[in-house]
Amino acid sequence: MGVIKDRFKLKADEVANNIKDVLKEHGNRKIGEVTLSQVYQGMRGITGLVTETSLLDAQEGIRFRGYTIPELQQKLCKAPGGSEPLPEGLFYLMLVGDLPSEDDVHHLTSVWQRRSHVPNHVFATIEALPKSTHPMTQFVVAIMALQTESQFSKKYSAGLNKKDYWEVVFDDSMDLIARLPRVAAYIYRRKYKNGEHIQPNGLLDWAGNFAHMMGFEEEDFKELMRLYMTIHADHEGGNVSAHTTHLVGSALSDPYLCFAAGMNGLAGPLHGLANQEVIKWIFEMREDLKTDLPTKEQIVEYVEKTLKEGKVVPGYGHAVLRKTDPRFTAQMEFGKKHMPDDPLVQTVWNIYEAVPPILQGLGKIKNPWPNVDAHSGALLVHYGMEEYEFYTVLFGVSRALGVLASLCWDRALGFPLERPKSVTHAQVKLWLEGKDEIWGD
Ligand code: NMX
Ligand code: MLT
Repeated sequence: MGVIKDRFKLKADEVANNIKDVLKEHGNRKIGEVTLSQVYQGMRGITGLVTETSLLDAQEGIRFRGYTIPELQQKLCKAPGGSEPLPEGLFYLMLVGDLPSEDDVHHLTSVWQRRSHVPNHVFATIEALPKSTHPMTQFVVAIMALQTESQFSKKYSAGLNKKDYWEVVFDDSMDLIARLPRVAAYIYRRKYKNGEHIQPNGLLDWAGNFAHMMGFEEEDFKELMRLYMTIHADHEGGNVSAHTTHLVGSALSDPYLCFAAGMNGLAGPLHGLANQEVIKWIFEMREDLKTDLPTKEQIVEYVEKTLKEGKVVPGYGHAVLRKTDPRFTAQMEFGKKHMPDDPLVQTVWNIYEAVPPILQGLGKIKNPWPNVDAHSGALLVHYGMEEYEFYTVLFGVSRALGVLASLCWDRALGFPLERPKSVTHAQVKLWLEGKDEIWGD
């Protein structure tokens, strides 16, 4: 691990020095104004975070260190005979800032294999939960049980110099990423496959081995996992799971605590849980209409019914994006290549034609286009993974790559405790009446 750690530190020191210079010269420059609506409505459009790993453009979608998803699919190293990127490569790119060589990617695969041991008490903790417990709850509980392994927590208690925080956060992050597929696969096999667990295969890459431990040996499913783990990894810093991980990290909570917190956010239906909601909604539509391939007219009617019931159409809309999510498109391309005739996948494509004009017609939705969650479930079902309550755990394993790479940057850049100002509505009214000042120090 030494080489990658050294390269990371070199890069981070360079950026940290540059930040010092920039703040010295430009620290008082204004970067925008904040309106009352923004304060009341989810802080949309307020720039308040620095996140190195990726950047979102509302029209174009995500770029990881400047690279779009199609560029990553072209440039990142693949598994032998495969055509999807290995997520190890994306992690290296997010962490170090440069494209990795094949050796770098293989090095990360073997480091994560070596660090993947999960202590027995973690499995015992999972076993203590009723089997009916939602997989995301089991996942978070398991991450918390793993926290006994945190080096940061131990070294901090023993007395750790501030300048060394980054290094132990780095080590914890690597250990945690290495262990997550085993934990997630254990939850899957426990809940859905009679507890018949599958041992890791030390010859496989991180995502390939994850597929194997869940019980999916088809090479195409392993390719899907490599793509899935790559495209769900990061979405700049303001999304709920990334922001939560970062916020909790600012209190110097160790990476296990931070990541578990982030996963609690991912488990919400407006965020990562939307992937289960999409497939559940499509299954219900098929049952309601008594067909596996509803027509566009039938889909339109069903969408209108959903909206009338005061529900959201899952998988559509986004807080920042204003076009079709390129992560949706990447999955659509995968579907066209591997399963163009699958009726469920075709239904996802028919929904893509039917939904945007309806949402647009409502006049209040800022983005009528599909997000990443609109497509993922149908691809999984094609390979036999129908247990949709598990889907957000897959999202979570992938999200670890981005939020933990970011956490390493947070500590290496010495970011302080995060503590924005809040106000009461009564205070806002006094301010509007000119009777009080609410902003400022
Ligand atoms: N179906 C129905 N109504 C919607 C939808 C949708 N898909 N998207 C937005 N709206 C409504 C929204 O509820 C709000 O209504 P109201 O004013 O009555 O409260 C109005 O449109 C304006 O919302 P926006 O400003 O366009 O969206 P916002 O930034 O508040 O929310 C989402 C973004 C993603 C939470 C929202 O689009 C949504 O609920 N989508 C469905 C859930 C989903 O797919 N989430 C996954 C996001 C990706 N991820 O993985 O995290
Ligand atoms: C994500 O991947 O985190 C989602 O698209 C939500 C977001 O970016 O806010």
